[in-house]
Amino acid sequence: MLDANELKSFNDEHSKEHQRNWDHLGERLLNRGHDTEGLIEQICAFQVAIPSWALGTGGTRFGRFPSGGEPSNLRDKIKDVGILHALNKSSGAISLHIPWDIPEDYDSIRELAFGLDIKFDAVNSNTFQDQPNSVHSYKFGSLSHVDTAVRKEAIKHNKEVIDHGVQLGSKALTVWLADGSSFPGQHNFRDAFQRTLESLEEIYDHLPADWKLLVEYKPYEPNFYSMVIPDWGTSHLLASKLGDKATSLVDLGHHLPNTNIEQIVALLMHLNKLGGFHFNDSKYGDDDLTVGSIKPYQLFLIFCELVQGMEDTDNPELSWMIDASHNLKDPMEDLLQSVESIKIAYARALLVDYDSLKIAQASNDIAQSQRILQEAFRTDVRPLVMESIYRKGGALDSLTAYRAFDIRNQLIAARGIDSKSTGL
Ligand code: AFD
Ligand code: MN
Ligand code: MN
Repeated sequence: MLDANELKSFNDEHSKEHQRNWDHLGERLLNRGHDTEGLIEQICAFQVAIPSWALGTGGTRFGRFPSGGEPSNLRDKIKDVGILHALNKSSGAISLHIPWDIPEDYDSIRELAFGLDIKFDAVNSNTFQDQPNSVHSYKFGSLSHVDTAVRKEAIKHNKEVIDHGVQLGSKALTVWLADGSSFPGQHNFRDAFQRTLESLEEIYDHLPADWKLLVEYKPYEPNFYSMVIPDWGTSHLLASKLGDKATSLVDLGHHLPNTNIEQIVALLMHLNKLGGFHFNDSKYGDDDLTVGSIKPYQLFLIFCELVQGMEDTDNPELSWMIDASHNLKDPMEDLLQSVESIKIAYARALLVDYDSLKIAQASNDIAQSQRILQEAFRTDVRPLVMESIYRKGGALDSLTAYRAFDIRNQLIAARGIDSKSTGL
């Protein structure tokens, strides 16, 4: 779907303008003392995994309006990520959700992915839905359920997810629990927590030596009174009790409004306990909107903490992933925009003069501290990000290229207008 010659002529058409922009920015950055080649290398290396469930149109509980040509099986999902990655050279990983993405044949799935330069990121378990032939129901919880048999079923599922991941070369299991209560009195908080910990211990014991367990948290939804893992404190508590392989996962949409997420990121990294990241954006809750579309300054501040934490803590390597749901836009376009926003925020955070910031902080020079951050944030780094993608062979402006190559219509022609993705 993406012919190399076509991509080349697309880039040729756009290269003059890009070169002008990049010359201008490159010179400014050099004058400010930045190592532009080093920056390009860091930005090139930054890869963000695409979740298999974000390739189809998402829905709200009121309806779903698919855009056609959605990937209805794992092979097609990998191919879609291949298209994104060919365009932006930044999406070289896919995150699978089991049982939606159980591979029929590991070898051929691995071969397909590696041929497209795609790795397998964290695998995700699903104990928030009942599957067609399941004996037990997760209606009242999974790892925290009052009934041992249900907990056993959920534990077994998580172990199976790990086994699938091992076959594909994944290195992490992400657990997000829908468990909780919707009415006061429904749950005994302490017992629910204890049962969850014990269930997670069994799953933890099944992890291969080089694997991580990522514990995600969320304050509400689908339960509206209490969630068993509502916040980073609970996630961190569980991860600490479980052991070194367990860490917390921050999903940007899983906080109550106005939470200072950058501070959470800083502290988790300080404790070497931040394991992964789910990017999206939101105005009110778990809105799952395009990254950077609502609160780009917050995203930048989060990246400032990430960049500093990666530099001066022993926090383990992070799993970067987008976790979004695209109800209105073409999911592929949305993902291209999300990845671009992430790279822009990262590039801006790399421009911050952290040494000067520390000096300003030490003398309580607040105005100067703010100026240092905003100097970086207000720099238009798009030519820098584009240059890094261009050098790796990607498209100069991935969204324009996606439209120029008419990829959605090609997908519709190949798969049909009614082809629906599995997932939410
Ligand atoms: C949830 C969480 C979690 C989960 C996903 C399911 O963000 O990452 O795996 O949606 O699709 O809201
Ligand atoms: Mn998530
Ligand atoms: Mn979510």
